Amino acid sequence: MGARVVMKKNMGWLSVMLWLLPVASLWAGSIEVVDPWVREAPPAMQTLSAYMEIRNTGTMGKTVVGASSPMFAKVEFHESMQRAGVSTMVARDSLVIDAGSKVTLKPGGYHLMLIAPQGPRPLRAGDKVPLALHLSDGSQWVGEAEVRAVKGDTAADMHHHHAH
Ligand SMILES: [Cu+2]
Repeated sequence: MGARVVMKKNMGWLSVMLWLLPVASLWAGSIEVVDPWVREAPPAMQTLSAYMEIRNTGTMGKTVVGASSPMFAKVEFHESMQRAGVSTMVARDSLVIDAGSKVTLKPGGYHLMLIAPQGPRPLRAGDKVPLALHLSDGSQWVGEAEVRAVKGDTAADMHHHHAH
């Protein structure tokens, strides 16, 4: 009886430590993510944009080679640009952040494209989206992005913004 209780306690600690492992690798990676957020979209939208500032506080350049979220089937790096007055998006394989510098993901520029929501209901302002950034050195940043409504967003705007 007593032994069983002790074992349960140990198992509890083990799962807590396993859960913390990916977070610990962030500190080794010298990557800081400031103010990650997801733009709220109409409920039927199959793609959402995530923005953030990624800082490299280390002395070596870092390359983000991928991103993922348990709440989306796929996450891609995109860059929005104007071509002959038309807004388009181009997929990027990676994002290089030089030592001591930062890259800002913001509307109209780089963004994370969250594709095919897997959740039971559409994301609304205030929801939290777990996100992971995968680096070429094998480390990763794991955190959460808050869903925010952007004043003035309409279904038509969003459709235009996300047109490939
Ligand atoms: Cu995009």
